Amino acid sequence: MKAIKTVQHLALAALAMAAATAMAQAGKGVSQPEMNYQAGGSPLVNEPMHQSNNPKAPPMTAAEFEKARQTYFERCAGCHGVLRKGATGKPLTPDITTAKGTDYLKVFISYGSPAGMPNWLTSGEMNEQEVDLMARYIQHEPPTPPEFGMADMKKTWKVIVEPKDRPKKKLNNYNIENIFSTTLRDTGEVALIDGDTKQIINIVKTGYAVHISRLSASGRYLFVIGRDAKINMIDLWMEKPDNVAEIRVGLEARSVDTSKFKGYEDKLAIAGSYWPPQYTIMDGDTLEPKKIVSTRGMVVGTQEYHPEPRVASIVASHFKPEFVVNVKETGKTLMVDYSNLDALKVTEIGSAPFLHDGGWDSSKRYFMVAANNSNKIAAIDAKEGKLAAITEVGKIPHPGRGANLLHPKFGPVWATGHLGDDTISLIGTDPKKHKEYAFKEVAKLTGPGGGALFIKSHPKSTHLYSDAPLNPDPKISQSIVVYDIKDLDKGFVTLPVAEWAGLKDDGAKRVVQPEFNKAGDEVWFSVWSAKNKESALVIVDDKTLTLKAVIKDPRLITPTGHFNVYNTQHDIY
Ligand code: DHE
Repeated sequence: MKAIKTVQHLALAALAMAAATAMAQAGKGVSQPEMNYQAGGSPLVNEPMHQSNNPKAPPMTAAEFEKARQTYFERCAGCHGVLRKGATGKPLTPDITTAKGTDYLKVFISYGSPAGMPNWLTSGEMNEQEVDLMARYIQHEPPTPPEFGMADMKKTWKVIVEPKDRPKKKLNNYNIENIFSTTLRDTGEVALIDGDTKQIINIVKTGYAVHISRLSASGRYLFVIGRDAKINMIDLWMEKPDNVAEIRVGLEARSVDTSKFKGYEDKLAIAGSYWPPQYTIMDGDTLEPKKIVSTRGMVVGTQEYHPEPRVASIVASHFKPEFVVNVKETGKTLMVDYSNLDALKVTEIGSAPFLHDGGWDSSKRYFMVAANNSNKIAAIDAKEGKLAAITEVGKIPHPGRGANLLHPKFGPVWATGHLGDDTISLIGTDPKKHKEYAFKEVAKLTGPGGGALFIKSHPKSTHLYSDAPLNPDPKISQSIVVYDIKDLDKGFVTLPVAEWAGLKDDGAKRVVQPEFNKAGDEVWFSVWSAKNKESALVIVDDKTLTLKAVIKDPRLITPTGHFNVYNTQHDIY
């Protein structure tokens, strides 16, 4: 019996190897940009978890299990999920993996698969021992990180400056609407930079690897969230803007926003977490946690249970007292009515799995959200509280918040770039005056290559900017491309932004995230190198597409995202 099983396994392993080879020959499978993006480390690597032995799985010592667990959370959890129930990667629960066996799994880990598994051995990312370790590890029960509920949150909650002790009026001379909040990814800080003088106002301590900055409706408070789910609330009215409150809402997170509907300005904040899968509504003045809601539930379409649907992007509706909460694995957008937290009403809108990032169309009625591994954009109608349409786009759309343009023929369109191909999709967003183009992919622009993450324009600009920081070719990842909105067929011009930074080191110098200033006449970019290398911010004149300024400072370590106060506050992009 055992011999038959071994023969079957070897046959399967041979098949897998053949598939992997065919894939390599066909140039398919996971591209370097996709791998760079998905295989980001998870802060859960540091959480205590317990080994439980599966008698059917090959034995592992406690030390081996711990080493494999760390590797899993550093490299695999982003795609396969914390509990290995599957996310953008396949499920890897012991019922599936023990049936396949160690030899088969080793082949998959080593050579990858056409469905998107990276080739960890042949790419040199893992050696044979590590591959063997991981093949055995995934046959054991997945260790579960702890939950994080109200009591845990309260323990981390700090009001640093009580609302009554905060300034009654703005105490500084900064033009706060033109301040930029720049993530310093690897130092656990954000840099607040005066957009007028280009001087650093303050370096504020935050959680680990802040992901985004968002503004309160009034523009006074800036909220940032770290990958470790720590939120910092910064008061821009202080003489030197700094933290006034902080809290952790989970163990891993990416999104934060605040209530924007009339009558609720600055009243509430919300944050979504990856682990535990939940969102938390907080007091907008102090971050006191008020309500925690789990997102565990059924996947759209299959209606199968998913134990860890992560909360991806969140925005505040301008039409109703609602937060728009996008849940990745279940493919659902939740319209969370915050007008009565004791009788919370949630409208659940199903679209497609792996909802990730997105932004408003120019009317701010439709939230355009990327279902990234489904290659779709879902348009959520915030006025009617329903799905307006799903549009097929290119491979792995990644808009950031996207870009809104007034197209000469198609009227208002919203644009997204792609991580997995070299195109930019334009989608019509005006069902009233341009009905025939509404929610259709009306045009595809061609860019220099895949690996694009962020795209941006501004109502006062006639340019569309797209980065490609994850493209493996440094010539592409270190520059930016610009399209003329009045003549999109002309193609793009390339700006050598990293070269303009004039950095002394040979770092990666990835150019990331275009962001306009308040006036809409200059565009800021991060030139992102490793922690021990020099980085910079480069500012381009939008009219002439020439270099306007370079900001360098030893404190600007690993700058990534940057957010202009006014544009972020008013959702201008
Ligand atoms: Fe992001 C937005 C998740 C990797 C920089 N990123 C988002 C959002 C989500 C997300 C859910 C939308 C938040 C919102 O609008 O509410 N990002 C993830 C990941 O899960 C992923 C793939 C892997 C990870 O481990 O985090 C990931 N992201 C990255 C990066 O590697 C980037 C380039 C650099 C970094 O700082 O880690 C990066 N993500 C950003 C930025 C935004 C963002 C700058 C905000 C864009 C905007 O214009 O709003």
